[in-house]
Amino acid sequence: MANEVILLDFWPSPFGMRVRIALHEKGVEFEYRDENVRNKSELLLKMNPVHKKIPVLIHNNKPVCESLIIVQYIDEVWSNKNPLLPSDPYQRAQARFWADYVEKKLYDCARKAWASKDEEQEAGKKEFIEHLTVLEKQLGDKPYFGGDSFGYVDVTLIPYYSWFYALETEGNLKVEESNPKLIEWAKRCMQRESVAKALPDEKKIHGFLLELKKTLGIE
Ligand code: GS8
Repeated sequence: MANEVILLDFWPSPFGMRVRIALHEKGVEFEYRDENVRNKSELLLKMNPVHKKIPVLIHNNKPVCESLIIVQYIDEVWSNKNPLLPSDPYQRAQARFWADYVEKKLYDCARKAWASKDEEQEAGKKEFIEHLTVLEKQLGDKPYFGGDSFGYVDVTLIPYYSWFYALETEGNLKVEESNPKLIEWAKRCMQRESVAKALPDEKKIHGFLLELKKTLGIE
């Protein structure tokens, strides 16, 4: 079967980055289409009529939505190279648990850390660091979350690293001071071609965030 793979994405999106990393890990060639999330294409609305959000992977004309579901799909379809989820059912469950933790915990407090002020901002920053600390403890002394090889939890979390500089600058915090081991892990991940290719430059993300703040009327 010929594989036609199209990714509807938006370059600063941590969710889109997960899918890019997974495709690069598997060596899948794909057509990248950057969406304007304020003026969505007909194709995006047709392919993700429920949430109307990127990322959407269109594989041989069939859409798959939601970044974590897409990453699992990619891992199952291109199973011959660089497995992302472990084969042992218990280890798989653990990987899914931690990816779910990242998914549920980080986004909202990160947003509070850059988009709000005063007490709310301080609470967002505190929460963000608390969650990173839980993750750092889970990583322990392992090179990657799943052990010796780069996997599902790494793919889920590493996109946030490209936002750290913007969050640190706008939120006046320093992740390296509270979570040095997590930064070591992030730098290790960045050495992988798949990650380096998928993550935008941190200064570019900061520029995007400044524009977004202007658009949202946040000083
Ligand atoms: C989140 C995707 C998302 O928020 C996933 O794929 O994991 N749970 C989903 N996408 C945003 C862009 S990134 O902030 C999006 O498409 N927003 C458009 C909108 O909300 O209308």
